[in-house]
Amino acid sequence: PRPIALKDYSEPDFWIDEVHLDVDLAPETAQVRSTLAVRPNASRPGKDSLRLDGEGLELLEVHLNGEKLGPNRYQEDESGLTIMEVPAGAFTLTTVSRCNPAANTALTGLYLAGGIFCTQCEAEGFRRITYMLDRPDVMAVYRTRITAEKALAPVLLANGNCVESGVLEDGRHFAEWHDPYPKPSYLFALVAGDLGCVRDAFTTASGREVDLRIYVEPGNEDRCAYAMDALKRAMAWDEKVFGREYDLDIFMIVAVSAFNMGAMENKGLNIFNDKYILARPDTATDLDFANIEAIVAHEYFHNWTGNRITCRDWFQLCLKEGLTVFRDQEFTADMRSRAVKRIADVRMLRTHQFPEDGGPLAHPVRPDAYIEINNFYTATVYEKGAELVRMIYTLLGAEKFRKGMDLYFTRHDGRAATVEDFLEALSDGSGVDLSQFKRWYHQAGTPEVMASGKWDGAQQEYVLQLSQVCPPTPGQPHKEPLHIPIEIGLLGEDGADLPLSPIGGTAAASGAHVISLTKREQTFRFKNVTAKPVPSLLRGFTAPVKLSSNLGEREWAFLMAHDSDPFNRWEAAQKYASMILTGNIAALSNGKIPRAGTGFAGIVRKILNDPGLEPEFVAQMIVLPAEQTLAQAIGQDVDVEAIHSAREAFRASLAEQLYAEFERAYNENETPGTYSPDAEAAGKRSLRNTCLGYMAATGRADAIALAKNQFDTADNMTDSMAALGVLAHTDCPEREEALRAFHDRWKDDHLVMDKWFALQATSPLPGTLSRVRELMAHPAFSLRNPNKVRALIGSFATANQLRFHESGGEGYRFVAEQVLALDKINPQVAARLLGAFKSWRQFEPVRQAHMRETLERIVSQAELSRDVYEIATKTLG
Ligand code: HT7
Ligand code: ZN
Repeated sequence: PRPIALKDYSEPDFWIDEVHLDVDLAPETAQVRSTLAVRPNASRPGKDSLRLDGEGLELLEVHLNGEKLGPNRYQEDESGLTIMEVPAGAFTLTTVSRCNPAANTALTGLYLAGGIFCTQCEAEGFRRITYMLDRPDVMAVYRTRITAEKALAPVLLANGNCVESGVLEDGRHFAEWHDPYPKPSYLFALVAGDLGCVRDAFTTASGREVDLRIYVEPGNEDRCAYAMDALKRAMAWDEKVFGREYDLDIFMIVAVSAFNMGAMENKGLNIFNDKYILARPDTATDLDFANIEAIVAHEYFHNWTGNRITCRDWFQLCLKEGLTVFRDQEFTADMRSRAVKRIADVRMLRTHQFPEDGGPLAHPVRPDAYIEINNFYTATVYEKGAELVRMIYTLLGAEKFRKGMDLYFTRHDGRAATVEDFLEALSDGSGVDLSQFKRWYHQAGTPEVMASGKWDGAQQEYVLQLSQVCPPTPGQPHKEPLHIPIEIGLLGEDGADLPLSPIGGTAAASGAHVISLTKREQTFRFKNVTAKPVPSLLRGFTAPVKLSSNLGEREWAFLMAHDSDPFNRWEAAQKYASMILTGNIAALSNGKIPRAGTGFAGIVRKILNDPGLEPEFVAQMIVLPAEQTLAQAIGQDVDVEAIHSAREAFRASLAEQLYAEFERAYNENETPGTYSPDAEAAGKRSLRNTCLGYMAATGRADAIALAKNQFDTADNMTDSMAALGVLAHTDCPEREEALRAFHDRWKDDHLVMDKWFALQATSPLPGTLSRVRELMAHPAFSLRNPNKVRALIGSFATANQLRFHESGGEGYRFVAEQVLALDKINPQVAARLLGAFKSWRQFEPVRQAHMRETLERIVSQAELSRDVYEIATKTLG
C-alpha cells in the first residue's frame, strides 16, 4: 500500500453542499438513495469527471440532474465511483446502492450489532454507507430519512432535529432528520433499534432549552444518571470557561456494546461504547465513573473543537483531538482534584506516549504521512497533542489564552482548519510569538532536558544551566531546538519556597516562575539566594520532556517530603523509589542484597500521617512506579522477571515496615453509608485499597482474610474489585473461590464480565496464559466484540509485562495468533493489539529474537489489512 502524504494535499475538484439520504434498513440489506448537490471548485476549474469514494457497496443506479445514467457514463472499482462528463456548473447526483449491516464485523460504516443498527464514520467509514467525497474539508448540510420495520427498530435517529416521522404500510415506519450545520461526512450518524431513553433538559446561558436524551438497551435506564449529570456539568463548564454554548435543540447520546473505540462525537448524536455511559455503584468502579465524566465531556466539547471547526485533512487530527483532550483534562481538574488529575495525565503520557515517541512507531503530533489513518489515533496525537496546547496555555497565561481561543472560534467557525490556523489565531489573539513553538507539531521524539544547578555563595546567586537534545526518530535524524516552558521553584533549608528573583529575560506568564528554554544550551540566574537551595524543576510537568539533573537521592527525599508543588512532590517520590528499585533490580541480577528503603519508608510514614493531604494524593504518593515504567527507566536489556521480583520484594518490605500505618489508614478511610462517586469518597476508597494491597503483599494470613472479608461484604464495585484483585493475584486458596463467586453473580452482565476477564489476564501468577486461552472459550467472550478483545487479550498483552514476555516467547505467539484471526474480522482492533510489540527492542536478546520472529511471521502473511501491515512493518523498522 502507498502512503498518503501531507505535502500532497490539494483541495477537492468539487464541493458538495447538500446531502439527502434515504436509508431503508433491513439486517442484511440497507438500501441507500443519496442525492448530492455538487458544484465545481472554482479554484480547480475545468474538471469534467467526478470521483467519489465508496467501498464494499453494491451500486444499483446513478442519476445526474434527475436523468438515469447508462453504465458508459460511470466506472466503479473497489475504492469508488467515477462519473464521466459531468456538467460545467452545479448539478445533482443521485446514487442508489446497498450494503450489508449484519455482515459488517469491522464496525466501521453501517453495522448491526446486538440488534442495533449503528454507524461509525470517522475516519473513512461514510464511504461504506454510500458514495461521497469522504474527506473532512467537504462540508455539507445533511437531511436523512430512515425507514425500517417498526417492531425491529422502534427508534430511528440521525443528526440534527427530527422534522417528520410516521407509520407506513406493512409494519414499517420512518423518521426524517435535518441537521442545519454543515459538517464533514465523518460526523454523520444514524442509529436504529429497540432502545430505552432517559431524558433531561439544559437551559443555555442565552436561555435556549435543550432536550437531552440518552438511549440505551432497554433495562439499562437505571445506569444513566451519572452520564447525564456529567453532560450537564460539561455544558455549563464550556459556557463558563470557553464561552461556548450548545447550538441545536436536542443533544442525544446512544450507548452500544460493540464499538471500536471509546465514543464518537457525531453532530447532535454522540455514539458511545456503553462502558463509558452505564454506571451503577454495584456495577461500576470509581475509575469507571471518572472515565464516564471525562469522555462524556470530551465528546461534548468536540461540538466546538472538531464539529463547528473541523480539520482540513486527517493530518490535522491533533487540531481537534489534542485541543479537546486539553479541554477535557481541564474540566476534570475543575470537577475533581487538579493535582491528582495532573499526576494521572502524566502517568498516562509516560506509559503510552513516551514509548511510542521513543520507538519505531514514533511520529509527529501532526504526522506527515500514513498508510492507514485509523492507525494515527495515537497517544502522540491525543495526549502529546494536549500537552502542546497546555504549553501554549502556560506560555500565554489564562487571559491571553482565552483571547486567542476566542479569535480562533470567530475566525474559523463553520470551516475546516489547520494547525497553522490555530497557532496563528492563538498568536494574533494573545500577541505572543509562537513561531518557534510550531516545531513541536512536526518534530517527533521526546526531548531530553539536562539541568545542572549551582549555588554561588559569594554572589548569592543560583545558576541553572539547561540544555536540550531530541533523539533521532524514524525519518527525522536531526532535530531543531524547541521552545520549552519550564516552571521552577527553589526550596530553602526548611523546605519552604524561596522568593525568586530572576536576572534577565525570564517569563512568568501564569504567575508561576516559568522560564523559556529556546536554545540548545542556556543559563538562568537567580539573585538574592542566601543559602544553598534545592531546585524543583518542571513543576506541574510544564513540558512533555525527559528531565535529568544532578540531584541525588538526598534531594529527591527532601522534595518528596517538602515540595509545595504537588506534582513535583509526587515526581520526587517516583524518582526516589525508582532509584532504589533500579538499584535493587541490578542487585538481584548480581546476587547482591537489595535495599529495604528505610529512608523512603520513613517519608511514606509521615505522608500517611499527614491529615492535611487529600487521601487520593496520598494514594498516588505511595504507589510505586509500575513495572513498565521501570522497564522504560532501564531502557535496554530489560529483564522483566528481575523487575517484577524487585518491585514485589520492595512492596513487601515497605508493607512490613509500615504495616500498622497501612492498617490504620485502611480503617480510617472507610466510606460508610450510601455510595457516592464523588472525588472525595473515591479518594478515600483509593487510599484504603492501596493500603489493602500493601498489607496483602506481606502474604500475612490476616491481610488475605481482610481482603476476603472486604470481597464478601463490599456494597460497591470499587471495593469488590480491589479485594478480588488482591485475591486473584495472590497464590492463596481464596483465589478460585472468589473468582467463581464473582463470575456467578455477574455472568449475565457483559460490562462486569470484562472486569473479570481483565483481572485474570493481568495476574502475575504462572499459568496466566493458559487461563487466558481457556477464557477465550467462555460464552461471554467473542473476538467480534472489541471490549472483550481489549479486556482479555489486550490486558494480557499491554498490562501484564511479566507474563506477556515469558522467556519462551509463548505470550508473543499467542497474541500474534489473535492479531491474525482478528485481522479478518476487525483490522482496526487487530492493529491496535499489535501495538503491544512497539517497545520490543528494549528487552534482553532472547525476548527480542522471539518478538522479531513473531513480527516477521505476521508480515509474511498473504492477505494482511493495511492497518496491520503498517504497524507490523513499521514496528520491525
Ligand atoms: N473522534 C473519535 C475518534 C475515532 C473513533 C471513535 C469510535 C470508533 C472509531 C473511531 N475512529 C476514530 C473519538 C474521539 O476522540 O473523541
Ligand atoms: Zn476526541
